[in-house]
Amino acid sequence: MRVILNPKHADHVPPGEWEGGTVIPCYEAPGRLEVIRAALEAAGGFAFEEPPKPNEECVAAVHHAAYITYLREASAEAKRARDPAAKQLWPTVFPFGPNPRATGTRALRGLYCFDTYTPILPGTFAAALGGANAAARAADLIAEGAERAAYVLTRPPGHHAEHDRCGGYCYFNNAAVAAERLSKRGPVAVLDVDVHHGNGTQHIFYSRADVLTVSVHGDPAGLYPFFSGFADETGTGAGLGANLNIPLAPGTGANEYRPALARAIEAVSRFKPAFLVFSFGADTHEADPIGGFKLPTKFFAELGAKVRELGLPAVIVQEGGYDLAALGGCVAEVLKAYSGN
Ligand code: Q9C
Ligand code: ZN
Repeated sequence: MRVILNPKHADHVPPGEWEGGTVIPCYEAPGRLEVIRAALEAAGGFAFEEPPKPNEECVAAVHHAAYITYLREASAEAKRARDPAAKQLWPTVFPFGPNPRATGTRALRGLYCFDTYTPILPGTFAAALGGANAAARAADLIAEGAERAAYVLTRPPGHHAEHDRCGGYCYFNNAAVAAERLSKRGPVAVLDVDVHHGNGTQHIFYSRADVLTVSVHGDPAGLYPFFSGFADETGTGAGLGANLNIPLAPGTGANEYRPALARAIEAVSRFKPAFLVFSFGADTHEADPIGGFKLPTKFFAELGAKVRELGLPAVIVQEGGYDLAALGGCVAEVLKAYSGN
């Protein structure tokens, strides 16, 4: 299987995340990508390549132009700063309402971000764009029929990033970039199995009839992102009925996960898509420090095999997964099963 690797991922190294009055260590770190890469190299059968040179066109297709400009300029501002504290841009004020009058940097930080886990750093724009470009490249390989499946190995992740807001460690929505590109050639289903609801992907396609979004995740009543991912969110306008959320209880293990996955796969299959975007997060693993689910590593082979049964050409995009000891194995199991070995 071809692996499209984000060459700029290590430009973005979060110093921590702001939680309850202090900065705590951030699990979304460059080591995540390194352990996945090592596991795939050890497994064999994977060919690594980088996307062509940076291009913003693919993100402009799914994100607000002013948001893209903000991320580019805020990263540049952080890069220019001399004071170490000014090299991390954190939101402090969140403008609300139908017409928020946000113009200055302070207000924009909160206008274009919905939480305090997602700082903008000197290399954030380049790293996020590298991931989006990797997703676009993978989508093009699938759209042209050059491959039946391609894996996007990237961080920061993408599925929490909305049309005009970053959040949940995500800046550009890589899965949405791939889905948008594929949707030019036929209907697309996005299946998101990260333990957190893929609110950004849902948000971007919420009124679209030609892109089905399905997410299986921890009940947002008790798990991040808290404000999105409930079962009654089913789409709007032309997209009504083209969004499915399957929230599951904390502590979900393989026995509870299996029927939910079957329901998600059945919904994808009924939609009769031409392409699949598989947003894969390994933070459902029993050892994950922030997920709260109890899936063992061997379940990930079953997961890959079930998704493979759909028989769809697929872009597989890396989302979360934070236990460095388990992460590589989970990805290798899913991808090996998806390729049929
Ligand atoms: N102290 C993804 O998995 N922080 N994002 C949770 C933990 C936010 C997760 C609080 C979690 C975001 C892509
Ligand atoms: Zn997650």
